[in-house]
Amino acid sequence: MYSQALNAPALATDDSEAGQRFQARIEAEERIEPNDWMPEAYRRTLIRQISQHAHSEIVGMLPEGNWITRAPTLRRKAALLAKVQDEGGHGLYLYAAAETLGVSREELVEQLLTGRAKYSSIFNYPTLSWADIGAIGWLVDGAAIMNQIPLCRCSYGPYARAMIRICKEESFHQRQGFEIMTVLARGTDDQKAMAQDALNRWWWPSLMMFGPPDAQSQHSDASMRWKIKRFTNDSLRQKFVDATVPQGHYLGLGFPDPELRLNEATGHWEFGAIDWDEFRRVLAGDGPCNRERLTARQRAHEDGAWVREAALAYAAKGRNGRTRAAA
Ligand code: BYC
Repeated sequence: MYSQALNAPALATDDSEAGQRFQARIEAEERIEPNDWMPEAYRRTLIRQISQHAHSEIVGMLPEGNWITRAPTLRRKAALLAKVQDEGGHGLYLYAAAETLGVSREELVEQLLTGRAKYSSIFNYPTLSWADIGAIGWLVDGAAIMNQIPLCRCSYGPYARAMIRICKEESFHQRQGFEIMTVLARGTDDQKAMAQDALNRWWWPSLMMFGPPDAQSQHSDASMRWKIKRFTNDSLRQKFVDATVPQGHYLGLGFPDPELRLNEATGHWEFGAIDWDEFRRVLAGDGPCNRERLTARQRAHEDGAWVREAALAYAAKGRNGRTRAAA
């Protein structure tokens, strides 16, 4: 069965002289670049996070790709096609950023295809109606932006730089989703019901995107000390809820949480308990679409074998040609 094993948390303290110099650079907000000395645990943490992020972008193309042929208008089809294409691009920038840490793309792809690597839990849920495309853009990309804007200031240069472009594109994605939701929420009763149903199904999984509660987040302490992460999982989740609830109310939609209420004293929206058993089940490979997603990626990899072979043969031919010309 496809199950995602937990990686051991990294030790963030390295008392060696090099380790102390490294930490001082982090404290001084200097960017770490590929050829700089870095603790092995920092390198491994980055490979883990960046590759999981890349896999999420690639697997994230599947639920939306499912609706490209069924988009309701040509304009919607063109926008969705562009969005899914952007996600493929994000995956590629992120694999390239991970490669600067000394791991090969083949190795990372193999980890995904064999189920040894994680990707975001959110992409193991199905897209049942067109409104789901609106809800994904609004909520999933909205959550992604909240989580990823701070990554533009991540201490590792190649990751931080990749995130700048990714965040710009995510912002377009979020707006196209919110616009779809706006049109549906102002449409016929059936369309409004579709929008509400999509919000009901995507709300809780979107909150899970931020990861386990801080008390159970095994990597947060090390990642915060290294300034890979700038905010904890719970603080980003709260920021997202505070930003998103008023948007839902503006659309005239309700949230599937009877405990949701504004705390006037703190200014924060308080929300009910998240079903962490469901989160753990999805991570263990037992979400609604885990098997389908992995099978689709494995098939795409097999179907693409001839393209990789042709590209390698072409590159080798170019190299041979250049060698002959130089002789
Ligand atoms: N799903 O110690 P923690 C997108 C894992 S793409 C699955 O808090 P960390 C988009 C975590 O990996 C969205 N696994 O970890 C694309 C760890 O397991 P391992 C993806 C999760 O790393 C297309 C364990 O649980 N975004 O936006 O400090 C279309 C303990 O967690 C999840 C990114 O990848 C989850 N939700 O914090 C539309 C952003 N949460 O590795 C949109 C970059 C946790 O020990 N990543 N786990 O086996 C991050 O910011 C951080 O890695 C996380 C987790 C906040 C996700």
